[in-house]
Amino acid sequence: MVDQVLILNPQWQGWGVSDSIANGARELAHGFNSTPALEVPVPDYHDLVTSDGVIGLDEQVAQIKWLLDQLDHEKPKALVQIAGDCGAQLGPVSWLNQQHGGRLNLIWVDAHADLNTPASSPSATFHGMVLRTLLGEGHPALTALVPTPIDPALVQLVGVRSLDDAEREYISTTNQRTVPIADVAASGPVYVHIDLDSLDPAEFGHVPFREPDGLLVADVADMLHRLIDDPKCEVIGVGLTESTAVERSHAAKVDPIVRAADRLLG
Ligand SMILES: [Mn+2]
Repeated sequence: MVDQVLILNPQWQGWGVSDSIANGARELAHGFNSTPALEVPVPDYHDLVTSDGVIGLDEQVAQIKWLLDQLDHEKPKALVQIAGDCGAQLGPVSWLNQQHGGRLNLIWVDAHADLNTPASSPSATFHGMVLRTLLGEGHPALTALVPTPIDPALVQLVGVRSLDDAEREYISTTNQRTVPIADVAASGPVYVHIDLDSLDPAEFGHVPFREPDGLLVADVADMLHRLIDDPKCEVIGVGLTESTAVERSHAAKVDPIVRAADRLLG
């Protein structure tokens, strides 16, 4: 049993195009005060097999299971995961939500909603399906890793501005909440997912998909500090994803966010 754990999860198969995000995750890790205590074993770039509309399905299922086993063993009270693609969030978010009896608030800070299914996804990449899977819908091999789906009423979408038609329809028919970053608030346990493509490309453009009109680094860092300082909620997880910055000077642009996340690690 540990109190907090820093996880390095260089998963790239959920994007599948290259492993530049694996190297970006490794560089982001250098911004933390401690070295990762857990590193998910992830192979170098290679061609991926597509199964049932999901590129690299079997490899991702295996990696997520590996991490879930580690979390079951370590039982951290809080964690920070530095990851390659957003699909890597499945394990920590699912595990923490189960630990907290389905009461986990999920703040999804991302230019994208990641609400596709294998049937609706234009790209067949899992990183665009992970939030929908956490809500209990998706490939059965992946929803099987989410025994307690996230309560949709506890999801807040922040910085989302690039949606596929099927995602837009899902958001409107299920009343998913999109929240201005200054208004994010929660009570109870909280996980904050931060895809760095939520940021404006003028602030940080080292991501696979640059989307204009994004968030400011300072505003994302302020939101994290505010939640961590709020006695009504308990931030028990933060995930950072999708950086392709392999030079320290580039990765350092998000240091204010890294420093805020580092507070979880004591
Ligand atoms: Mn994204």
